[in-house]
Amino acid sequence: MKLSKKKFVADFTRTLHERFALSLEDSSNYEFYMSLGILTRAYYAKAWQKSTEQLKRNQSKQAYYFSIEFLPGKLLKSNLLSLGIYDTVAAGLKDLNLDLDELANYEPDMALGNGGLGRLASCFMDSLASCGLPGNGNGIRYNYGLFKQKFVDGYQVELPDSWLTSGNVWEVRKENKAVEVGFGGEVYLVPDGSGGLQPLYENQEILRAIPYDTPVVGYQNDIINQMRLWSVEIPLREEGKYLTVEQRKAVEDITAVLYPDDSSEAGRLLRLKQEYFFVSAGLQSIHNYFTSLGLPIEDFPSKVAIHINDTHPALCVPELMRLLLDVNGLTWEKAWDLTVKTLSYTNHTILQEALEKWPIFMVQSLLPRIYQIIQEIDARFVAEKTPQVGPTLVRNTRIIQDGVVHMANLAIIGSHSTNGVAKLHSDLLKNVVLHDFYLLYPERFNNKTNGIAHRRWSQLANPALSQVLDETIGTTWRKNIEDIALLKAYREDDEVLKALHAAKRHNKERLGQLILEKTGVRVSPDAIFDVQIKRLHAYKRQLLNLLHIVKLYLDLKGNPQLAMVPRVFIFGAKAAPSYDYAKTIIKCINEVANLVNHDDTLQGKLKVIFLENYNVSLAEVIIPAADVSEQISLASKEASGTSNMKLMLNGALTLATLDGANVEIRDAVGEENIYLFGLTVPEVYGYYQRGDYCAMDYYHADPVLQKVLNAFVNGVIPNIQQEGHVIFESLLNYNDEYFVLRDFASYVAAQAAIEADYQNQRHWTQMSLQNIASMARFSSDRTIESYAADIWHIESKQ
Ligand code: 26V
Repeated sequence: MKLSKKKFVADFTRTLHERFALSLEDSSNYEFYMSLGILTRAYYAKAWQKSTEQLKRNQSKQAYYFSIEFLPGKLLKSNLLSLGIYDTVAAGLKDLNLDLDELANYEPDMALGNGGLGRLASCFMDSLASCGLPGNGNGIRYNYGLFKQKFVDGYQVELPDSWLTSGNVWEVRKENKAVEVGFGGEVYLVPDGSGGLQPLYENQEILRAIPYDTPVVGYQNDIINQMRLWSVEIPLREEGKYLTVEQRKAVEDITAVLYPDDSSEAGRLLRLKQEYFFVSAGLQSIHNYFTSLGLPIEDFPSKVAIHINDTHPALCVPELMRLLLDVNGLTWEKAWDLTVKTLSYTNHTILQEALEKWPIFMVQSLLPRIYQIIQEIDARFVAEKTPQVGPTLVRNTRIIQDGVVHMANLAIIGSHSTNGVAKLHSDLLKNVVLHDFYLLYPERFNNKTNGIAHRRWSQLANPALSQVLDETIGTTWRKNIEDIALLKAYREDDEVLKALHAAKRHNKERLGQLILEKTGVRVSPDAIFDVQIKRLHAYKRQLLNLLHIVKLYLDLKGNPQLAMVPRVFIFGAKAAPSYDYAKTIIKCINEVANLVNHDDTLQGKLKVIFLENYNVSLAEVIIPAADVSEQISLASKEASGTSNMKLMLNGALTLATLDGANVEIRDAVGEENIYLFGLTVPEVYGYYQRGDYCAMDYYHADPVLQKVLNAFVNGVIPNIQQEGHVIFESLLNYNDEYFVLRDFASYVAAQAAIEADYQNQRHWTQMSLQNIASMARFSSDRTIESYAADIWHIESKQ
């Protein structure tokens, strides 16, 4: 949109006055932030209305991305950037002595997700709108997002994230789009008067689902999509009745917190309620919209594509069947055909413990009609497939097995597409994890390598690098990310290399400042900034990183004069509240940090910084400052990873196992611009098959490793009496599930190569340049365009 600085200043002053009855002089940053938000909303209101009307008029096919997590972070700056008024607004504010960055910080992070899964959903929202594709989000409006993490004595403590306290300027409550969602009771099938059966419900609890829509502003294209998040309420007709505090709370709990504690039965039941709640509300709202178009129901799949993001929305399968059977009165065969054509599914993990299964009694008592439908789907699957492929394959793939409902099986059987999120992961799905399904439905399996919304991770997060790019290759990369490859031509250009180096240094100073404020530790921008930021999980092997740090510490203690390029190891990670082992690792990292950061004999060569409360906003400061990107999961365990992509775009060199999308990063940048180490997938599976991994052998054979592990139990690392033993035992007595000891030597060698190479700054920056220039294929625009073309069959409006 067009906006002059003068008009902006006038609009802004007026908004402040109208909204808060305040003058510029009397306002605080909070009012400035709110006014800016309100004004931004006004700037996109017309485009939002137009986008919605156009879709309806053209009856365009739309995609709906059902996800139990979304992790957008802050929206103010990204909305301004997308509207094309970022610079004007920043300049206008400056004239008023205000700073956009400072105001933007008043917005709480929208943290309705745990990690990669939710952040990917938000990158996809951005790309759908920016590519002009009609795609919507559908999820839950949690009153409390992911917990706020604090460290107390090095331990993780979880505090509630009450992000809605000061209001949310972006969302719009759509009272007239509310729907009802039913739970529990009994269901009977009774004659419908025309030869069929219809369900009769008794004692069902009916709740009201209210949608809140948040606009998703496309990048400078006047297209606005929306993310619809559902909130639970007591139905109006119940409001008059007396409900106890407990009864009210039981209702409100459904959309209260992200990921309720699953260590108790009550917590798990709540999670199942959440899943059905947003699935049913979302599907009813789509069904209502479709009905308003006045088309025959057979057209449903040519107007609607619904995506099941991981298994949490897998109840889409029986719920869509329910609507088509019970509301539209279709035959089973017809309803099934439309359901499979409408739905598609993405798998995001191969870890068995993360594949959802629900006990029959829970599904049956909470969702009796849905359970009837699941039973029928299962029975028909068995009857149809057994003669074709035999009983063994059917037993391994059916939905109901041994008293539990397998949600992944439901999603695969009830949809027309199943994809993995990186080439390696999709191959593992086909050949190992979901091999039996691949035999049944080979044509359904495909790969969609993840991507990132590069606008947020470059233009917004890294203005210094963006400026170097503008000055070197022009500004077209901002609109067409393929153009970033133009940078490759400057590999030998010393001016450009110097500018890239200076931008990195600037970002390291910015992060250094933040580290000083948050931890009181001073770090040098001359040091290698070595970054591992992701959820804390044993398979991601933050522990391997820590063992190497302890090795460096012991090396320096053994020889204080040891020549070593100073290193700052930076961690950001939250552990699931009930995941004790992950919390143990957090405690150990914090204690090692405490030890090395205050030891003057190390002469500042080694620092360990664990930043509290890692979230999207923190990532935006850490990633541009990284020299080394730690992607060190055990090969085969990380489905894709996406921080690996964000870090390469920002010029960090990847230190990686050949896991997830790291393989494709290697292909993109070339072997000589990445540091690889560790077991490969075939080697890991070789160990599994032979069953001959013996962690103890590595301990006995390697004196360095011995010293490092002993440090966890002999007091060298203080304050981890208990935790140190837990780690020690997990590696030796429980045989090191994730092959940390097996990969240790090779990891240490790769780290040594990094240290050697870093000393040649020109060469290092050349490698960094190659990484930046090779990132286009990891844009989520590319990912989303192939979802649109291959799976959803939706078209761009541009
Ligand atoms: C969840 C859980 C929960 C219970 C304990 C163990 C466990 C392990 C893993 C998970 C992950 C659930 C799904 C998920 O977040 N997957 C991530 O999706 C990203 C986007 O596709 C991908 O980049 C990450 O590699 C993948 O871990």
